[in-house]
Amino acid sequence: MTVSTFLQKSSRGSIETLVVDNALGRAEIALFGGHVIAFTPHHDNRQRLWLSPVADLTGKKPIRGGIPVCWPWFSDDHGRAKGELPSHGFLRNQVWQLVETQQNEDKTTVILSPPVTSGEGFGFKTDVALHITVGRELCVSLVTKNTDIKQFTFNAALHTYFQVDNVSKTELLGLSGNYKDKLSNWQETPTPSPYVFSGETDRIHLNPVADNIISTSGTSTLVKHQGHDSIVVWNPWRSAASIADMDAFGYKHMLCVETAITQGVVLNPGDSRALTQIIA
Ligand code: TA6
Repeated sequence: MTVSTFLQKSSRGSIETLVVDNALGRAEIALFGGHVIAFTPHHDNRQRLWLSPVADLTGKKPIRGGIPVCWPWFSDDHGRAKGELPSHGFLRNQVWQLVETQQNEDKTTVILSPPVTSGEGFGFKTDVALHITVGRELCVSLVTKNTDIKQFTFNAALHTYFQVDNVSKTELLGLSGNYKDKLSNWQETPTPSPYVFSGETDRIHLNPVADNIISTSGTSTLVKHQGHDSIVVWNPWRSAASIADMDAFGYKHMLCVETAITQGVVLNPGDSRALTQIIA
């Protein structure tokens, strides 16, 4: 079904999607999770996002790949025992609503919002919206507005899975300073240079630089970050074999570079915070 010339309704498995295709780029957005699953600018026709070939597309668990939206906590940092509340918050499991679309000469913007923004682990009133702009670049912006009478603290991430030909031949440019290593009990460790990959990697970089470049097989993907306090870099490597919705060698073709808030943003009543990732 056509919503506008540039926006069509489609589906993947049992999940409804919106396909944006305009003069400069094409993206596919799953309503389940408010989740961008594909982006290809027309000028080079190169897919920027990795979607697991065995992703669960039943709408029963979060989609493995694309740009998962983590909110209002990151990972298992919800103050309860691990597993008591869903990893990365409770927006990845909801069917988001289409709120608005905007079109100008070379950009299409789709605004989505989740139906439920408070629940176990986070009991505040808030408006959350995801603004997705598709053109030569993809811009994804998660806007949190405090509509409560109380202040609250939240974390969030745009947990993007980038497609790479071979992660062993990939270099990540632009990071410096220390990172916290989840694999070494959060020990602070200096960022390697060159930043290349040869094993499981799960790191929260504390120096929130504005840009990264993922350099792989003669291509460069520019990743811009705004409104963040950290950048997370993740590849499960061989432990992908124990992740149900990744095949054993899926790790070779993905690298997560995440625009994140992991140190807690305090939002006063009436205030908003945008967390933005731009992919070129
Ligand atoms: O962002 C890195 C991370 O928090 C890892 O620790 C890893 O568990 C990953 O996210 C995937 O989480 P998920 O809940 O999607 O399986």
